[in-house]
Amino acid sequence: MMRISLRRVRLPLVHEFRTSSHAKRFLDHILVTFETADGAEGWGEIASPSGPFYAAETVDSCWAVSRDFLAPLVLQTKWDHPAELAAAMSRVRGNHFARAGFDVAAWSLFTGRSGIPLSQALGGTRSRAEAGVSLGIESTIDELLAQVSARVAEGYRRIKLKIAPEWDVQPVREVRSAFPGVRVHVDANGAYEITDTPIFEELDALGLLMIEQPFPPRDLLAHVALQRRISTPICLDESVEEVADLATALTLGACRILNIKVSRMGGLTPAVRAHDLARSADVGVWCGGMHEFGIGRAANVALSSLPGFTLPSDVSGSDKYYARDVTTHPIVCTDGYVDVPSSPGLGWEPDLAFIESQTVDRVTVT
Ligand code: OSB
Ligand code: MG
Repeated sequence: MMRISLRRVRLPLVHEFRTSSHAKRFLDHILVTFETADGAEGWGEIASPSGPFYAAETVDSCWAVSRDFLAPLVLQTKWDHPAELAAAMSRVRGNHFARAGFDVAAWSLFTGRSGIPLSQALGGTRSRAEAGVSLGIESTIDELLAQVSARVAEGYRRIKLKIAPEWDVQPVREVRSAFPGVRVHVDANGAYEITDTPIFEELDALGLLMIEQPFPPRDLLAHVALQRRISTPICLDESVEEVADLATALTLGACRILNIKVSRMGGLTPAVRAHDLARSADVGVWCGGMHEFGIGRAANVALSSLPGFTLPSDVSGSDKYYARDVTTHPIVCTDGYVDVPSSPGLGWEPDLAFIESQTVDRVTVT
């Protein structure tokens, strides 16, 4: 490999997104480009939130770790298959978002050069991914109902509602009664404690598809205790950063569903391993998102084509987030599905001119 470029790219969100911990109006993600001496390119995306509220990383921490450790390490490593590069990068502890950008760039380069679609290289079997949508906390229940109504009309096949203390049973109950036929699940982003169990017993009666990450990431035992009390499946997100975390969670009985995020797990290589392990344990998986721009989202779509992805993924169309995306064609959701590309590589091309116009910082490592 000849050089690695990092670009910090800023896109405004079409609709403010609020979770139990923070609100955002624009996102800075880092695009990673691998360029070879013969002119081939691979693209990846580091989709870390700007602050350390979802996970420990920030955009600035990803920038420093990428520039000072990951890029030099990748430039020194000889690899043919992306799994070999992932093994070399596992010397770096944590820093999953940063590693994910490099891992996806490796898969993009590898599949583009080999002339095979990314989904096929990963073992994908579906030609389209079932799309769900994730809705943030709104100021009023009426605004939330308007959002749900718009997304259901667009065809999304599952609605996820962010919940937080003071915004849980009431809004969820209203959505359930206004849209009885719609599959709904909730995501707490770890905002509750085991003493809040009565709230989850109320939610348990509302026929939800799952309850995602009720308790803080490291508190697996609280999830075990809650799963024994309620029949709604518990889904883990933040708790599972490593494949080994999943093995622990499965042994303990801490979840019945897993949200696999390429970003949170450090790339497609570990994400596929998590899929394989969950599948062998009969735990359903779906692909979560971090509001990825088109590059990261392309990786999510390819991953969602694997056979264990039996639940709708957060692979919404570009238009749900951005007026204009970083790829030459937006990712579109039609009747609740996103087509899995059959062209080589990621399947979407980066829009270089637009990316340049949105770039707020850059560095090249050789
Ligand atoms: O927990 O799934 C989450 C976004 C930022 C931080 C955490 C989460 C999310 C989402 C985004 O739900 C879903 C998407 O990208 O469509
Ligand atoms: Mg989540």
